[in-house]
Amino acid sequence: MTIPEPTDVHAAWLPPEAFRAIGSRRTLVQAEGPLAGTVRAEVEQARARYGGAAEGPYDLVLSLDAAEGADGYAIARRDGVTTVTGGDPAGLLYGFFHVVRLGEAAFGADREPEHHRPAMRRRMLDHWDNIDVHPVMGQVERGYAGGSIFWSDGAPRPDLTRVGAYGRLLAASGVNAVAINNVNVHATEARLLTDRLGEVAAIAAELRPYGIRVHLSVNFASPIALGGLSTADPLDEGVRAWWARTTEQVYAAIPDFGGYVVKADSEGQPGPFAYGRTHADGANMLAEALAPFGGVVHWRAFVYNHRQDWRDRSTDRARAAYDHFAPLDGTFLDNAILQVKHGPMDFQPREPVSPVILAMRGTRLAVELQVTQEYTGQQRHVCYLAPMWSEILAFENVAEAGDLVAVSNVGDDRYWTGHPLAQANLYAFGRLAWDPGLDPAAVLDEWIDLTFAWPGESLRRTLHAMMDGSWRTYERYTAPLGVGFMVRPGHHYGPDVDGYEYTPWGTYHFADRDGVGVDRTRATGTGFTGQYPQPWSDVYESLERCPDELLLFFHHVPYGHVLHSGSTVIQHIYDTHFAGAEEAAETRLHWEKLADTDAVDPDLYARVKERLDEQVRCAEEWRDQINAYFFRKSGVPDARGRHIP
Ligand code: GCW
Repeated sequence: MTIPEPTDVHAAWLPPEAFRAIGSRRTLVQAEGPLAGTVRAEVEQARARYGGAAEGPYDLVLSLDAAEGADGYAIARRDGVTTVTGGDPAGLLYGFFHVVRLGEAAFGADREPEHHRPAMRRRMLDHWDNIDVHPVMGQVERGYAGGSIFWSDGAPRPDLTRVGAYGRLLAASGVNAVAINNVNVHATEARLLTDRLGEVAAIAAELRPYGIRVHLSVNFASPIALGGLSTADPLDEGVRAWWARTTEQVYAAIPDFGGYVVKADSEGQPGPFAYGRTHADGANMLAEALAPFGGVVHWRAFVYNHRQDWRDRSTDRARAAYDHFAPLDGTFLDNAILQVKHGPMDFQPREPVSPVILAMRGTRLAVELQVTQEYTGQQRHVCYLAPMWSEILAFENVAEAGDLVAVSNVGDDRYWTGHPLAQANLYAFGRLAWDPGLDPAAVLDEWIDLTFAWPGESLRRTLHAMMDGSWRTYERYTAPLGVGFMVRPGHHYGPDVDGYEYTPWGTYHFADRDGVGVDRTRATGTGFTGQYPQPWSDVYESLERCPDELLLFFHHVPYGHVLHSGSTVIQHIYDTHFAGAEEAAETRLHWEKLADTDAVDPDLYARVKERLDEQVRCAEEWRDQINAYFFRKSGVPDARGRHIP
C-alpha cells in the first residue's frame, strides 16, 4: 500500500517530521492483515525517509494481544525497547499513532505499561457534503473550507488520494467512522443508496486502510423516490422489503459499510409522521434492515417546528426533541442509535446540555457536536472548541453515550479547514471522543507538537495565548448570557440582533425596554426546565441558582438584574463586549509577533493573519451592534462611560 500524501495539501498534524523518531529507528511489526499492513507501510515509509534499519535489535515492537480489547492497546518501554500491543489490528494502528504523538519521548526513559481504550465505541464525523452544488447551501452545507473532498459540481472527484490522506489524519486522532453526505438528502444525493453506490464504495476503499467505516445519509422517502413505491410508511410490508433488499445490495458492494444516518421530519425532510407513525417505527424499520449485516442507523433527534408563529409564546423549540423522543425511550432496537445535538437548540456557543441525553437511559445515544464553525465564527475566527466540548462531556452521563459524532469542518481547501488553526478542532474532536477526560490545553499541545514538529516554547506560548481562551472570547463578543442566535439569518455570520426575532424558526430573545431572555421556567414560562432531572430541574428554574452564562437561556430578567458576578445584566453586556473585542485584537497582536520570524511557514502565517483581520473587524461589529442595541432598548448608560455608537 502507498501512504496517501498529496503534495498540494497542507500536511496538518502528520507532516513527515512527525515520523522522524520512528523512521530513524528499528521497528518490528508482528501482525498480519490489512490494518497491520497499513502500520507496516507507515513504518517502511518513515524508515525510507529517516534511515532506520529493518533488522533488529529493535527499538520498537508492535504486536497483538486480544487482552487489550477492541481498538485498545498497551504501550510500555523496558530495556531500550518500546512495545505496543494492540488488542486488535485497529488497536495496533492507534498504538502506532500514539508512538507518533510521543515522538522522541517514546524512546526515552522506561515506561510502565499504560493501557488505552476508547471511551466511545464510535467516533464519527458527519459530512454535510452535497454532490450537486445546492443553490443556497453550496457544495458543502455550512462548509467554510471550500468544496467537498468527495464531490465536485455533480460528479465524484476522479482522484481520491486526498480522501485517503483524510482517513490517515482521522485515524491518528482516533476517529473510526465517517458519514459522507449531507443529512439533508436531496434528489441526486439520495441515489448514493442505489445507482450511485459505486461512489460510496470508492470512498470506502480509500478510508478502509485507516480503519474508518463509511456511513450514508439516506432519505426516508427513498422507497418512493428511488423504488417507485407509492408509500414510505415504515410499517408497510412492501416498504420494509424494499429497505431490506436495498441494504443487502449496499453490503454486497461494501461489506464493512457502517450504516445509515437519518434526518426525518425535520426542516422539510420526509419522515414517519406523514404516515401517522412514530420515530421509533421509522428508526426500527431501518435498524431491522441493517441488523443482519451488523450495521446501525443513526436517527437524529433534531425534530422541531420550523414554521412557528413568533407571536405564540407557548411553543418552545428547546422543548421539541424531548417532547418527541422521551416518550419513546426503551422502544428503539439495539442497533438504532438516537443522535442528539449536545444542546436543545442548535450548536450555539453556549447552551445547556440537552435534557434528551439525560432522559433516555434505555436508548443507545450518539451525542452530536459541530466542528464546522457555523455559529462559532465560520473558520474566520479563532475559536478552539475543545474547552466547550470538554465541559459538555463532563456533564452528568454525557460521556457514557456510546457514540460521539461531529459535523466535519473539512473541505478541499489547501489547509483542510480554511483557518489553519481550525485544524486543532478536528484533531481535538477525535482525541476527546477517545478520552473525554483529556485536558483541552494538553490536547492542543499534542496538536502543536505534531503540526509544528515539536516547536520551541515561544510558538507554543503564542498558540496557547491565542487559542486556549478563544471560545470564551467569542462568547463575550457575541450573544450574551446563553441567549443565543442574534446572527444574520440564512448564512449565520456576524451580528443581527433582531434578525430571527420575528421569524418562524423559534429562536427568540424577547428583548424589550425592560429586559431580555427567554422564560423557560415551569412557574411562569414554557416549562422547559421541567425536562431536566434533579438537581438541574431546580437549578435552572431558580433565578438565584441558575449559572450566569445560561441565565438568559432560562430566564427573562430586567436589565438591572444582578448576576453572581456582582454586575448587572446590562453592565455585563457592555463589559463583555468591550473585553471580547479587545481580546480579539490581542489575539492578532500575538500572531503578528511571528511576522518575519521563521516560526511558521509564510503562507500559513499570511492565511491566519488575513483571517485575524476579519475576526477583529467582525468582533468590533458585534461589540457595537450589541452594545448599541441594548443601550437604545434600555437607556442605561455604560457605568464606565465608554463610547457606544
Ligand atoms: O444547524 C442547522 C443548520 C442546517 C443543518 C441543520 C441540521 C444540515 O443551519 O444547515 O442542516 O442544523 O443539523 O440538520
